[in-house]
Amino acid sequence: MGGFCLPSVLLILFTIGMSSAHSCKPQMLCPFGWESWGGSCYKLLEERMTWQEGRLKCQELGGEMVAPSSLEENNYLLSKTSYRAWMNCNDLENEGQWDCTSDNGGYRNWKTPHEPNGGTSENCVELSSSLVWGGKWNDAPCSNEYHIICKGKEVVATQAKLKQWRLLASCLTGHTLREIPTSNVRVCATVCDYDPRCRSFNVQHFVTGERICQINNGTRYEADHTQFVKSEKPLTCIYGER
Ligand code: MMA
Ligand code: CA
Repeated sequence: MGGFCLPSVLLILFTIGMSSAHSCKPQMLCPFGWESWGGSCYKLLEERMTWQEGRLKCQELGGEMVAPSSLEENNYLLSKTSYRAWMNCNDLENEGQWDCTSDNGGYRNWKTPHEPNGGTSENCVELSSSLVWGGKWNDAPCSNEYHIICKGKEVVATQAKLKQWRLLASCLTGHTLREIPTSNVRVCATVCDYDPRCRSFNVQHFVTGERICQINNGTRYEADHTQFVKSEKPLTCIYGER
């Protein structure tokens, strides 16, 4: 794993000067279209489907239908849908014995005292954020069509090759698609590589030492010239384009 251990002494010195701690950790990212939370990646599918269809679809996408392992994760899932979503738990094999994903760790969040109550006609578990259900679990017929949330692992970002980028001491304003905290330019270039919408990026340095990476949906050539702002001394902005 290459991560962000930089190859030459010069670059190491440069990086120590510029940032610090993160220079040797592999940079982990969620694939485009997946949201990062708690070290994993999550994706709400657009269509509603049955429990079995959802489980299959998540596997096709390289993940698993989610079964939360904590109240925090349960509540994070609620932020992804205001409808009802299938959880990766069922008692299809042994009635009353709920089997969830291995990473669920035995966490349960039933709407007590009534659920689960469906016997052999309700063998799959839903999470509902409605007022009635309050983000708790219910057993329901697996053929119902609900939202599906897939969970996947973060992937090791392949290092962006900075040689492919022209770096300028400026910032492109008014074209930001999203912002992420970052440690350095290479990380920002990598994030740009992973987002098909990204055409250029800015790394902004604040006096507090904080840096943010801005992913832009255009380059300085499409921008109004007033939107391409030269950095003042000391350097506060680095712009990158391919
Ligand atoms: C519905 C269905 C069940 C649930 C009950 C609770 C009528 O059935 O969602 O799974 O247990 O409501 O009243
Ligand atoms: Ca039920």
